[in-house]
Amino acid sequence: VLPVPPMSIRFDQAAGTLSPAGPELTRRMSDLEGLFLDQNAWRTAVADGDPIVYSVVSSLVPEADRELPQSITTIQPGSTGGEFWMTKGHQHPNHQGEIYLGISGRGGLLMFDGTDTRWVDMTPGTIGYIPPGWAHRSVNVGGKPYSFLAVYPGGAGHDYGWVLEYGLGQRVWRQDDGVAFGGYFAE
Ligand code: M6P
Ligand code: ZN
Repeated sequence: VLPVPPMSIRFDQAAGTLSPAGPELTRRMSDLEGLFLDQNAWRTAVADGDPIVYSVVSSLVPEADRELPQSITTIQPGSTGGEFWMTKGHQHPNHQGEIYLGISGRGGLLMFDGTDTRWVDMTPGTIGYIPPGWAHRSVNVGGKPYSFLAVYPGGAGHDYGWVLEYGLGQRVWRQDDGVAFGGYFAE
């Protein structure tokens, strides 16, 4: 892993880019297999153009122990089977904390420690804190793209299997007048 010098990093909100830039990630509907409750609606959305659900741009700071990498995630507005578009969500294998800062749009931070569920409304300027041991997923509950900055320990890692097995405690449903929460697993 290459060390990086002290530096400033510019975020161009209109372009959605960081400079200098590190790795970028695009997640399409097909990358979210097994995450929406309505599997048929998910399959239909994959067949119907497989849209981009979210993208992640990262700085040059490496994901290595003692480093503090950052990334900006932008979730597109939408819902599948009535469930708002969201990130895959993950647990940190070594139970390390993380912070998010809302940049634009309206979103939320769903957290689950295996027993309790927490929801933090994320608007521009909100800092959401993810304590060690809480799996986390971001959700766009608005009509425009939702962007947030994440800062996390470089050795934190991403355990996606944890979420497939244990879920996130709640699901976030689109309602005419806003947001509704429901149980995670089907009856
Ligand atoms: C944030 C951070 C990243 C994460 C990204 C997308 O930017 O938490 O570490 O990769 O969101 O979330 P996910 O990895 O769950 O798809
Ligand atoms: Zn994380």
